[in-house]
Order: sequence, then structure tokens, then C-alpha cells
Amino acid sequence: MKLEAVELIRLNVPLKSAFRTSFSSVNTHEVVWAHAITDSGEGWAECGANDRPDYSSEYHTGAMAVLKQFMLPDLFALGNDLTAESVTPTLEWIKGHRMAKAAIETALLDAQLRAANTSFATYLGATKTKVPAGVSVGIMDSLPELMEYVERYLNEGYVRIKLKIEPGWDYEPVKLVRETYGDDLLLQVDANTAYTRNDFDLLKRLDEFNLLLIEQPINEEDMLGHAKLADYIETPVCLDETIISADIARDAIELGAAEIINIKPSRVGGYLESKKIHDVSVANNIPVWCGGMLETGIGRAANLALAAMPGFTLPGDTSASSRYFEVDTTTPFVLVDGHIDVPTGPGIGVDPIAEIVDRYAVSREWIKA
Ligand code: SMG
Ligand code: MG
Repeated sequence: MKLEAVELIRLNVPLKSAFRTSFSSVNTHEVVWAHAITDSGEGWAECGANDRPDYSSEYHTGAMAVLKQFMLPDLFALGNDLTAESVTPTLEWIKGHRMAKAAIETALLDAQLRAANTSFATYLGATKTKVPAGVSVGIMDSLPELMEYVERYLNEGYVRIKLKIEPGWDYEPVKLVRETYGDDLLLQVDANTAYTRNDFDLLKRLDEFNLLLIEQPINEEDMLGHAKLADYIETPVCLDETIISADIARDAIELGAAEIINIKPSRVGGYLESKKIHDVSVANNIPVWCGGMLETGIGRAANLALAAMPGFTLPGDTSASSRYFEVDTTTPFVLVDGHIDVPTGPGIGVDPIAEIVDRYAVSREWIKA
């Protein structure tokens, strides 16, 4: 196929409630979409970059800039030789910027699969038609407020609770949730790098709560530190931010730094690299699950297809649209008996609703070949 133009759309989508992590609190999902126009049809993708470089080094205006200045010109230059599979090799000379790469690769994969009348799920080798949904619960101002949200999500049917933690908001909230709901609740925590090598004893105290995993407790560059921690505590160590490629995943597994892996296609440069991480994890008996970046329906649809692959044996952060938004940008994804259906239509299987996109778009720019 041939890439003719790309529309970069910036959207500010209001969240139902603030989402607080150890690094930020957001009320609005500020995000960029790539809308690719090819000679065989169009494709859509949501870029995982936040508005600020707080989760990783990427941020949305940076992603738009690198797409415009470096990535799109190289992809336009491929002419008729462009395929979704050729994006990574073509852009390999560009260091980093994986979220920007993922956005354009995914939009092109969507276009390619729509044209071939094939779904993401089929392309990726998904084996499930619906996936169990967990929910990520932000840091709250108080324990009663936390319990209100946890109670609500459990009543809605979420099968696993993830608590965001940071120093000062760890032992007590985890203890309260565990004691309130008992040992059967699937419970895990995510620190987003908020701790250091000096906190290992503190993190060891969480062992008593029989957590599924602790996600990214310390600095993303400290793989050895995670391996030492994994030796020191009983709770399995799961890596998120550290795992930016299949090669890094392989190393983290070999070093004992990753006992479980969170796969986010945006973080690793797209769905093709995600599949490689899935495969290396499966080959090493490492469970994986699908992470999230508060995606609207456009990003969520493709994540659900990924989460339906056989190695995804733990519930993901792929919650229903209503967890995040009053109004999603696509037909909403709904929770039924703790599961969400994997889209079956061509490509990502959902379309943006023009009127909603118009409502939330703050800028739209066309870049042409
Ligand atoms: O999409 O439900 C979601 C959010 C899941 O906790 C979540 N994501 O580190 O795993 C993570 C965080 C990053 C959020 S940045 C907005
Ligand atoms: Mg995480």
C-alpha cells in the first residue's frame, strides 16, 4: 500500500474522575491520534504518550513533532512498498520514540487489515473471544474514598484490582483491601518507579498480602535492582516501564528481573513488537498481561485483540469504557460478567464517532506526501 496523508488529531477527553499515580494526577485524557490515509483505505491509532514526559520520556507534542519531521517523510518515501511490517525496519535509525512509532505502525496495520478484511485478533493469533478485565485504581485522598471505588468496581464485576501505590500509600491501603475482601480477591499493586533500592524492607512487608504481583517498583533503568528485589521478596516482580523491546524482555527474564511482564503496545513500539514479547515470555514460562494508558476506544480495541493471545494468562488493565469516560470516542466497550468482547470486525474493529471526535479535538493537522 501507499501512504498518502496522515492526520494528527489532538484530543482532550474528560475523565469521569481524576486518575492519580505516583507521578501525576490527570482529569483529562490528553492524547494524539494518527489517522492514516492510504491508497487502499484508512486506518486509526491512538498514541500512548501522555501530555507530559512523566510515565516515559515521550509526550504528545514531542510525538507529533518526530512523526512530522522524521517518521512520516520516510514512510511517504517508500511509495508502493509500504506495509505495516515495513514500518519498524524503515524507522529503525530513529532512536527511541516508540510511542510515536507505535501510533503510525498501528494506524497502517489497521488500514492494511481493513483492506484485507481481517481483524487484529486474527492477525495476532488471538485464541479468545472475550478477555477478563481488571481495573487500575488510582491513589486517593483517603482510605474511605479508596474503598468506595474498589467496592464500586467489584460490584460492576471487575475480576482483578490493581492499586496504585507510592511511599506513604502502600501498606495500609493494601491491608485494608485484602482484609475487607479476603484472600480470593485477585489483587496487585503498581508503583510506577516510586521506590528505590533502599525500600526493599518496606516492599517486603507487602508479602503478607499474597499479591499477584508488584509492578515496576523501582527505576525503569535499574534492571539489576529489580532482580535483587525479586530475590528478596515473595511477591512476583512485574515489569512495565523497563520493558521497551523484546530484547530487553529477554534480558530481564534471564536476569530474574521480570517474573511477570506487562505488555503495552505503545511503550514497546507497536503490536508487532508486542507479539515478540509475548512469544519470548511464553517460551520462558513468564505470564504476561495487557497494560493500559487510559485509551479511548480506538486504542482499547487493539489492546483487547492483543490480550486475547494465549500467553495473556492474567487479567489486564483493559477496563470498560465506563471506567474512564462518560462518552467514549467509539461504540463503548462494556463489561459483561467481568469480561470484555474482543472486536471481530476488520482492523481494530471499531470506528471513531465523528461527532465525538469533533467535540474533543483541540487540533487537527494534515501531513501530506
Ligand atoms: O488504562 O486503565 C488504564 C490505566 C492503567 O494503571 C494504568 N496505567 O503504569 O500501568 C501503568 C499506568 C500508566 C498510566 S499513565 C496515564
Ligand atoms: Mg504500570
